[in-house]
Amino acid sequence: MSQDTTSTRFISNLTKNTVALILAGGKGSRLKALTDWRAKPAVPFGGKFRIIDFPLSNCMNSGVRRIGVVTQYKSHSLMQHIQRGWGFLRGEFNEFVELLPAQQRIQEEWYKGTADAVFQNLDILRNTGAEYVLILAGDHIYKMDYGQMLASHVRSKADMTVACINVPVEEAKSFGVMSVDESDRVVEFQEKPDQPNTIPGDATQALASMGIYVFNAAFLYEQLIRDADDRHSVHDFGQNIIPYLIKKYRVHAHRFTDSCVGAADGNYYWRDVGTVDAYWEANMELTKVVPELNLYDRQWPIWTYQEQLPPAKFVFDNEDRCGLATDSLVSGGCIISGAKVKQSVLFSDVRVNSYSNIEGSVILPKVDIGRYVTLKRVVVDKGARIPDGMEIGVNPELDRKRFYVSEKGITLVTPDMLGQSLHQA
Ligand code: ADQ
Ligand code: ADP
Repeated sequence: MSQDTTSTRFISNLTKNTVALILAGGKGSRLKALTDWRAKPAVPFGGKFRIIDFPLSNCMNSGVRRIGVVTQYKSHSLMQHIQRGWGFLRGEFNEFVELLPAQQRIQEEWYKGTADAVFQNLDILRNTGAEYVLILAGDHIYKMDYGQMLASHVRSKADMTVACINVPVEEAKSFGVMSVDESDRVVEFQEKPDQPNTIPGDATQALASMGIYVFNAAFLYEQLIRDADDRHSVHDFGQNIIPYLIKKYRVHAHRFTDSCVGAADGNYYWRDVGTVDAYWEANMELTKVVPELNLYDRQWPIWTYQEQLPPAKFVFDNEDRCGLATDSLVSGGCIISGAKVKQSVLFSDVRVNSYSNIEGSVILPKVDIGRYVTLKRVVVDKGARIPDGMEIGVNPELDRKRFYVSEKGITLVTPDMLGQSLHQA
């Protein structure tokens, strides 16, 4: 009997039979000091989230509720966030978010490449009995219905499916780039090529892998065991596994345009906020009247851990200067007193004091901004105390001596750079 492969029942059976692994252990250094003390997936984003909340929420909203998070470098705050915020799933219903730190289960080494990170958790994956394995990166911001990708994987009878998106050819060098035939079967794959293949008929675009993979579980296990024995492999999906598989097996492309949630006006939002500039821009974009990324969609909520905090407060100071914020996101626990905040994102528990002016800035949690402070196009890391009278983003020469200034002129300020050694429990 043929099945209706678009029906909700069909898709919910697939998502139930899937285990997701979120890879959150890469080193990542382009975010500079923002990743000195935390893994990139733990970097705060959008006023109250951390980056990993996006793939985790996508899993929840798609109905994939067995999730492992593979951690390695600087994982303390990542693990803490997941334990505090994502512990509500019920084991009895076969739902979980589990942390999988490198623990030398199979060999006496840390995770080498991405494929090795999965291989070293093979026994755990097998024990789930899942039919499909969904592999995700922990460091991208997007809303995607993985159920649609699973359905397209099954419809095309693929062994492996790779999610893909069109990117401008000049950006394609930092991705896996593929070519497909008329049935969207992957026929060529190059990891971070110097000269990326372009899309037939459009020399400005290339088809990039999003680092999101669906595998038939038994097939994945077989391939990981084979790859583990290969001395020439660096055990990476993009560099080794996919190029090997496309020659012998059915590897299909799934287009993000078919599973992106809430795409507005042809904008399919998917961001790697891998640099300070990209991080600042993506946060700033949220302050627009109608941002591309809709965080207010009740059909696709982004879940996170949040502390119990009082509402944000805006006060006239005792000399009657009003505290105000416009075109800004202001989280719980913030107090803006006699200061002006414009086009900025304030995470929880930020204080801004009298005579200060904050513009185009991203202020992470628990930052204290003194009086007569000016911040323009600044990212301030968690827990920093900006002393009275300090001006940042006004004199780039001076800023370069004390802080990190990006290519596009965004200044990153951390407690370390201010000589404040913070050690929060
Ligand atoms: P990269 O973005 O370079 O390319 P990579 O560094 O392999 O990706 O990291 C992918 C994910 O795995 C990240 O979330 C990272 O934190 C995690 N990770 C990396 N090494 C790990 C390890 N040893 N243990 C645990 N987790 C680890 C990949 C693909 C490209 C694709 C882009 C899309 O290789 O083909 O185009 O993602 O961004
Ligand atoms: P989060 O990632 O939760 O925002 P922090 O930015 O405060 O947390 O830092 C992550 C981890 O690094 C925490 O365990 C914190 O105690 C530690 N840490 C941060 N800054 C310093 C520092 N200057 N010296 C020592 N440890 C630090």
